[in-house]
Parts: sequence; structure tokens; C-alpha cells
Amino acid sequence: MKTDSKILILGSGGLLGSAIHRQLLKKGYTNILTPRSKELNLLEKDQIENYLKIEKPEFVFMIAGLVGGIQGNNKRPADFLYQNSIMILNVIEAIKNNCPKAKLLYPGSTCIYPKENPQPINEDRFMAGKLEETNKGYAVAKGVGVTACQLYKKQYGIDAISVMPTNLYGFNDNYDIENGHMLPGLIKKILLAKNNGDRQITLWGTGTPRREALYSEDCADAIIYLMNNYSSDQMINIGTGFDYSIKEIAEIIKTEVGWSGEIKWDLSKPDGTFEKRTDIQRLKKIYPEFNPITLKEGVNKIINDKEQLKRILS
Ligand code: GFB
Repeated sequence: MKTDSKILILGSGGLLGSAIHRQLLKKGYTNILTPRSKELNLLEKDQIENYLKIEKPEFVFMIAGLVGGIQGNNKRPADFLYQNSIMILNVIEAIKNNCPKAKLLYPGSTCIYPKENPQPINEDRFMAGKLEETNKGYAVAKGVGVTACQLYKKQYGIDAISVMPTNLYGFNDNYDIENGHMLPGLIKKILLAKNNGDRQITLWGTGTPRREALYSEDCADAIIYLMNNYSSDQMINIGTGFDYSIKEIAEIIKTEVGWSGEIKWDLSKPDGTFEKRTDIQRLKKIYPEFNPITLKEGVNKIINDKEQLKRILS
């Protein structure tokens, strides 16, 4: 990408899309389109066809999607399947029809790998086994997107790449406790307990499953690097290569927030996949300088930012 290349971010209001936007601006890119879903509904094929016919971007970050944590996924599996499949198919078909020279970057997710895997998980595990039930709809839809990138490249020569980000957190996260992800959920519950003077919070499951925690701007940095330096049909993991138990994550957040109360575990809530640690050798080979910040540093960035604090506590 040149600094004045025409770049389109779909999903620029969310956790990862907004991080990509901030990182692009920081790196000096000046010609960035960030339409929101109100002006461009990706479920409507005509809308994305017309938009690309007029704008003809050179680079497209397709980050938009219906996302949620374990419970959000579990409650609305059909919506997650339908919306995420239709959106990426509409976008890639419209690129083929209107700006076939544009390069497309599409994120899958490590939760689309099978439920059981040798750890760490390398990219060849895609479609290699049974999926985790709690996010089957999302996983199948994301698998459609990753496969679409490969097949549109094969049949139509579209320069489409896909990446597999691990569990993310950062600015502009979704802090909906019921339907959001674990990392923002834990940050919110612990901050609220501190603010309200509560001595106990309830987290879900057993606390033993293991998760990585990648700061959204580090993921965005890797994504921009790959847009500039990678063009294979092989997907590529973006993670830290290191995971913690959920209990350990909660302890780190407790320490950084400065709250020392007790955690109760609600065993009626699902644990989900036990472990999904990423093998990041492929990424490190292409981008050896990739060096994400620690969870402790990331949590501090969030809780020391007035605007984010307001967003979390409102
Ligand atoms: O981030 P999360 O909701 O989804 O994490 P996944 C779920 C894990 O955290 C389970 C535990 O083991 C939960 O029992 N947990 C503990 C909590 N307390 C909480 C809490 O307060 N809120 C939440 N949400 N979880 C996701 C997929 O799987 O992986 C998404 O559902 C996405 O689609 C993401 O792709 C990367 O990590 O299990």
C-alpha cells in the first residue's frame, strides 16, 4: 500500500476495525474510507455492488461481522451463520465484479479450528475435525469466508488473503456482559466491583480453560504488515503463542485494577473449547519483528484511558 492508496475498512467501528483505522493513520496512510453499517449494509448485495462500483478501492479490509462471546454465539447460532456468510460472499463477489484488482484481507478466527487439537494449533488444522458446539454457526460462516478467499483467488485471480486472529481485547470493545467476549467481560466486572465497593463477582464456567489475549492494535499492526507483504492462499495465525487459564487472566486484571475481592464460578455456564493456543511460526517467519504487548500492559492502556473507562462503566 502507498500512503495515498485508496483503502476501504468495512467494520471500522468495532474492536479490530477501529484498531486497523488508528494504526493506518499512525503509519501515515491518508486515503481511508470507513463507511458504517447505516450507510452501507453488507447484507444487501446491491449496496456493496454500487459502493464498490463508485469507489473502486485498491485495498479492502473486510472486518465487519456479527460477533460475540460464548453465550452470544450459543444463543443466536443461525444469525451468526447467516449474517457472517452473506456479508463476506457479498463483498468478495462485488470485488470480483467491480474492482477485481483490489487486494482483500479477511479475518477468520482461531475459534473456527476444531474443538480438539494438538497444541499449539497450526493453520493445517482448519477443517480437520469436529467443531465446538457453542460457536458452530460463527465457525462455519468464517470457514465459508476463508474458503471464499481461496476459491476466488483460484478461479478469478482475486488477491485475497485470510488471517486467523486469536482472542482480542482493546479500545472500542463490546462491553455487553451477557453477549460479549470474556476479556472485556472480566475487565468490566472487575472495574464495576471496584467502583461499587463489591467484595464478590461471578465469572462463568470452571475458570480452567485457557485463552490467549492479543491487544487489538498489535493484531492490527500484523494485519497491515500482511496486507503489504503476504499474498498466499494459505491462511495465517495471528496470536501471542502463549495462553493463560481464565483464572490467571482474572488475577492479572484484579491486580492491575486494584480490586482484591472474591471470584465465584458459575458452573451452569459453558467452558467452551479447553485450549486454542496459536502456533505463530508462519507469522514470525514473515514478520519476525512481531512482538505484542503483555496482558498487563494492555489492561493498563484500557483502564488508564478516560474515554474507554467511561464506555466500560456506562
Ligand atoms: O471470549 P469468550 O466468550 O469465547 O470466552 P471463546 C469464553 C470462556 O471464558 C469460557 C469463560 O470458558 C467461559 O466460561 N468466562 C468466564 C467468560 N467468565 C466469563 C464472562 O464473564 N464472559 C464470557 N464471555 N466468558 C470465542 C467465540 O470463543 O472465540 C467467538 O465464541 C470468537 O466467536 C472468539 O471468535 C475468538 O473464546 O470461548
